[in-house]
Amino acid sequence: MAGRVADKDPELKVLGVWSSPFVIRARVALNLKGLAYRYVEDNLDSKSELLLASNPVHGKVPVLLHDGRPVCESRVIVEYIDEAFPASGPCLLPADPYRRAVDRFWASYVDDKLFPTWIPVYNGRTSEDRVAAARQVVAVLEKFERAFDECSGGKAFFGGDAAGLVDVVLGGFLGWLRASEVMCGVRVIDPAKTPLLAAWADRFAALDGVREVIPDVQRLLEYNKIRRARRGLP
Ligand SMILES: N[C@@H](CCC(=O)N[C@@H](CS)C(=O)NCC(=O)O)C(=O)O
Repeated sequence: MAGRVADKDPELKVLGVWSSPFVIRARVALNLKGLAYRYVEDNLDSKSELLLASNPVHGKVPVLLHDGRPVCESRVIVEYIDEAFPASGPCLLPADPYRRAVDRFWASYVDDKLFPTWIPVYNGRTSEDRVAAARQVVAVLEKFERAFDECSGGKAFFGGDAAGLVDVVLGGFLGWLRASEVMCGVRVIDPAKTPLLAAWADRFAALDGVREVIPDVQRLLEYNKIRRARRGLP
């Protein structure tokens, strides 16, 4: 990460783009912790100087600026927010080291498995490729169905009574998972196959602080059409 970036603005600032599931994680974490921040929409076709200076390694959003100091990578940001503001809102990570390890395992499984499995839904060349990918996404979500059972202990969220790391990390994708159903005609979050996860998705998406930042499905569909057209994809 870069050093201090000139920034006289509020204590907490998020550089993002509205459609990014990774950015949504950072925003949801801040919202759930009840922390005020300024959200700055960047442009990935013409990245701001601030973004490039703040994340010179990857040049990606989200970046959290805390008193001008950048924190990069969404899962790092979520954990940072929890550690830097222990007195604000609920804890996103459990106190017990074993439970933390389990939560981190599932959070990294979202990025290591769910995201790459989903990508061809977004940018697959043919509709057959996209449908096949959507079916594989369902299979990955079946793993999260079992994870929910393990992590939630029969409560409302992966984090138990309140949303935690896995809720935030997986929940950042809810907009795109819902849009995928329209994009491919495949029921991705299928109450018949993953009933616990389907109920969780509705519950999580309805939370204050989450509802406001999960993008509208129609807007995501339009965005996907535009990005595909730019790449010459049907
Ligand atoms: N591993 C990163 C992924 C972030 C990411 O891929 N962000 C995308 C937007 S969804 C981005 O900034 N892309 C710009 C680029 O690749 O140049 C994280 O968790 O923050």
